[in-house]
Amino acid sequence: MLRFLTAGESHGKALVAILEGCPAGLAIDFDAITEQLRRRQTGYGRGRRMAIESDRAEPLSGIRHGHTTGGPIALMIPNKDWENWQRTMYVEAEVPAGAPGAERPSVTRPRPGHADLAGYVKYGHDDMRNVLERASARETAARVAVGAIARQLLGQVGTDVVSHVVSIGAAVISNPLDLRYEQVQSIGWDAPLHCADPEVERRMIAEIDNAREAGDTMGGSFEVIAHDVPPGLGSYVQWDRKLDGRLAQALMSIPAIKAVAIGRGPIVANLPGSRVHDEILPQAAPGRKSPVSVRRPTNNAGGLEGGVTNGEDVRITGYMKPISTLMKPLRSVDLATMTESPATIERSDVCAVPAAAVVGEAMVAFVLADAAVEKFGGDSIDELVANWRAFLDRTWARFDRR
Ligand code: EPS
Repeated sequence: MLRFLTAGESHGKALVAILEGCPAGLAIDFDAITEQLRRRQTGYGRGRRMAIESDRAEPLSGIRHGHTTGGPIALMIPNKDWENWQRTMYVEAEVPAGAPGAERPSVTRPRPGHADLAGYVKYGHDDMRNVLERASARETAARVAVGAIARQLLGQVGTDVVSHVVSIGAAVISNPLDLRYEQVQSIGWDAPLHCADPEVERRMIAEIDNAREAGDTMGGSFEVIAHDVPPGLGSYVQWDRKLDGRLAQALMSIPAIKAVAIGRGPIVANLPGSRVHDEILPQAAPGRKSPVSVRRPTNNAGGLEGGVTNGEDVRITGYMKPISTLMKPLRSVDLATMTESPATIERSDVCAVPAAAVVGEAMVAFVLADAAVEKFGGDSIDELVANWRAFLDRTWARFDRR
């Protein structure tokens, strides 16, 4: 079983992640982790914080001579902005002598849509900074570092994970399922919103610009595609083993994600079965990488049937609400005085959908890597890969009856 925890506040000293259960002997590409962190920081619509940070994960344990040991992998991502926040975020009882940064007042005016009010009630904090610092999406940097390792594990069984931005506000790619993995994979990393259609991307940029000018924010949606996923991951035999449920939970846990769709998503509720289910046809000639030697003309199921991967691409969409920090704030209540007052303004982003897509990739990679470890087992990566190959060979042989 793979599992991970994160720790850290948005303006604390650092973010930390501990990943446990990674098989021994996996070669770790550190530059690839940095590259994923860099991708999370980009995208049109981000705020000034991203100009301060240049995220890097420092490995603290579980890796020796470039390979995993099988022990817990601890990663630390220092917050460069800590320099400017020490007088507000110090951990000691009293402000340490010479601590740099400004001393900021307590946060008492909750932002509608943020965790501020719920956290105030739940944990009994008067200063909602204690809530927002941990509820902040800054935490997703730690997830991306973990996901970058999960991705490297998945690479050992031939799986790749990519994503693209499907919509920002009213600017939408009309039929995202028509886009093949190869098209999404070839979107330039310099595309401002990582959208597959430059014309739609231009309209997305206009949506963000309009929101910024109005002191407002904008949400959207992104699709994650996992390609060459081993068939047989997850199981239909028990509710908590269904991979669609596990993926949905993982994506839904990303801050601001309010809905998740698999394959064609909610539209299937409006269509007859004949237009939803992906027919199963004989394959003219074997030769695909997948050992499931049949042809599926469509993939409305998003690669999952019965909560099990079926050899098609796994396709899952996350829907993100607009960021809850508005420069033209919504009405709120100052909880220190119980008077009506505009919500707090914190430095923030106008739109972070492209970043959420990268986080979505990381979460999907983590869940698939966990399911691969579960299916193929092994305490070392060699054992896992040998078991995967044996399963592929056995499956191939069962389809090879022509
Ligand atoms: C950040 C995500 C957002 C940013 C944050 C960095 O977090 P939140 O969910 O709290 O809005 O606003 O940056 C700041 C808090 C800041 O000081 O600008 C991220 O993804 O790293």
